[in-house]
Amino acid sequence: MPDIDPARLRAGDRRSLARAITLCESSNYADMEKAQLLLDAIMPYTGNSLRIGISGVPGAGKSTFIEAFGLDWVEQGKKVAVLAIDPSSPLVGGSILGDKTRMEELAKLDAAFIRPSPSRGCQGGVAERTREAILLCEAAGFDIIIVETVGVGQSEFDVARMVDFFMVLLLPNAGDELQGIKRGILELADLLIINKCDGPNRAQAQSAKANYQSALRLLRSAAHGSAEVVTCSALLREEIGLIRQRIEDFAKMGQQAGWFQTRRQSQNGEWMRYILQRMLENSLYCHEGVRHRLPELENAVIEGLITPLTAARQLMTILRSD
Ligand SMILES: Nc1nc2c(ncn2[C@@H]2O[C@H](COP(=O)(O)OP(=O)(O)O)[C@@H](O)[C@H]2O)c(=O)[nH]1
Ligand SMILES: [Mg+2]
Repeated sequence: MPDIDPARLRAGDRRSLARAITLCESSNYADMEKAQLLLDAIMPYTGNSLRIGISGVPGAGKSTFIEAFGLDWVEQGKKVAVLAIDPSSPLVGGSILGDKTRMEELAKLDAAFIRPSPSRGCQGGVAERTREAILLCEAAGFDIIIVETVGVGQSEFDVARMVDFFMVLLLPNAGDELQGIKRGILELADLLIINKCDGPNRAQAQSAKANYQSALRLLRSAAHGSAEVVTCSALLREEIGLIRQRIEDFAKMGQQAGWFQTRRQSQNGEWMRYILQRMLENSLYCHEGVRHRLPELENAVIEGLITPLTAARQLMTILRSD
């Protein structure tokens, strides 16, 4: 891939930004080197955004919500980037491509940038690529970064760990809905939003809210503080500004009290460990001697000739022997 000029990226050139994200997704060795250099170059200009994660089952209204929410931020004079993690998306593109039609207004604006989910086949983990995309968007001058994920697998937990504010979109029929939501997610959420509180659902909205609040009180330990539940209609764009306001207040309060920065710092620490783990794994599986012996030892374990521990120890010895 051609070189990307960090200065053009920093000037907010969208083409450079899109290409930079693609570069970071490449599994070509030369590209990976270039990506690393680029990330190093832009690192001093990162961090100056509000990172917001949003999750919810397919159909909860995430794309519709992000359209309304993103437009609301743009009205406040902010530049908004939307990134997606969708582990269920096909190799090329991602379901958000189809979603671009639901974010039609936002997609048209110069102040907005929408990026589909990286393909599963891309180098490294999708979560890692998304973290890098966040940094690139920040360097390009985006103030608000929205990371969308579906409630599948590990991705919600990954997103919660890379944002400043994490919210989950729910549907008004509380009873059934709670079943499909992972317990840990409700504990991580900074805000629960009951969407589609319009039309025939309007009457139900307040009881749904009360149901979620009491369910949350049962699920969440006192240590996590009181849970926040709000209602909205993404379709009619009702209560969207209030949610934006709430997040702004949260960030302002956190910055003043210091926990906004502390959260980012500990996320960076976690991220370093995550990268380290991947690097160690890579160096293990790329090691000539290990690759040579691994199938044989694995067979011996499967056939019960040696224990898993003995085999693992032998492989570690091979790794350390040079
Ligand atoms: N009535 C109503 N429908 C909504 C609302 N938000 C989204 N929808 C509809 O729900 C469906 C799924 O929305 P979408 O944004 O694609 O959900 P996603 O899969 O979570 O991204 C679409 O038909 C939307 O028009 C809302 O606030 N009220
Ligand atoms: Mg969607």
